[in-house]
Amino acid sequence: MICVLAGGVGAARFLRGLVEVVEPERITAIVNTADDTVLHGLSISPDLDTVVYTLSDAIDPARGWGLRDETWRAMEGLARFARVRPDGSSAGGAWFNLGDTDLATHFYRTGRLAEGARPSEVAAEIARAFGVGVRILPMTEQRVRTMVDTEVGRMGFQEYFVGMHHDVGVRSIEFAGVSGASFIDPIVLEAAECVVIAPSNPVVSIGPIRALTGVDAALAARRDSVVAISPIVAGAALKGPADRMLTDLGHEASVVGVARMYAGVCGTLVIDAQDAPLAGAVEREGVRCVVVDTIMSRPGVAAALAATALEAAGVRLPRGGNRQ
Ligand code: FO1
Repeated sequence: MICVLAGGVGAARFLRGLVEVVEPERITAIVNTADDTVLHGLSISPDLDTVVYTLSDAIDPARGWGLRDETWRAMEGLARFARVRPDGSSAGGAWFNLGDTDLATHFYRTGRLAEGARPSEVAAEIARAFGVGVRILPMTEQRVRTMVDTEVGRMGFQEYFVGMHHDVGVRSIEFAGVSGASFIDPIVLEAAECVVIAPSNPVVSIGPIRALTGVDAALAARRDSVVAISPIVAGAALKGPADRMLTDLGHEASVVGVARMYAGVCGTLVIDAQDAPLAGAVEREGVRCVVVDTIMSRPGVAAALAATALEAAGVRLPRGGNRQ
């Protein structure tokens, strides 16, 4: 079994490549749920949904989140209430865009959780409904929330990311509830042939998974078969605020900074060809460095990247991958 620690868009695109080189059933994705939010009473799990929608090819390719061919009638309908909403009420807010078909996923998740189903059961059901063969696990069954302390106040992750367009300085990050939460399945981290840390934000996507008790220790204990892929290319994040966030929080927004953050838990860092001159500096941080094309916008790149990551972690692949 191959274990992938995953955030949203970058991880989802990596997983789409991975299923081209190994059977989906051989993959377990452990997905960040600290970005989850509740809006309109609905439980929304953006990273889980991004992974499932991408693997089922239902994702909107331009946005990287939500469903393709989406309509927005429900959101448009909320406009009617903006005029009457009392001061101080957040009811019917339209700052977070929920497409009409995407809403069905949130209805289902919310309904099942209200019946007492575990988040992992619901995640598996949603993955099955979308025909996804990869085992998709939330990082924990408990509630953990990324809280962002910004220069304009403390807020939940989606309020920062979507509400503020991640355009405010970040002072600190807290994973509220993490000390009372348990990692979803410690056996996976022991039994996996290799663990891949997907090209996701090291602070707010991989950070919450690593903050769960035992995860860093389990990764460190098998460090040689843990490989990470840098989400930072040429000093910038391909998507989202990872570069600014790293700088704001005192890290270096470069592959060397990523290597420093991951050196204790991974034996190899995969970096993009644009960062090849920094390979030596990455290795001086104590991780082996592999240089390859990591920008997954062109066909074939994600599968080649996945094959490279697996080989770097010691997984032998038949020539041409396991799948035709
Ligand atoms: N991202 C946005 O930038 N704006 C949105 O309105 C938005 C809505 C949304 C709805 C459902 C969903 O699953 C994801 C959504 N995202 C939206 C993406 C998401 O908030 C972020 O990409 C992740 O949380 C960061 O990993």
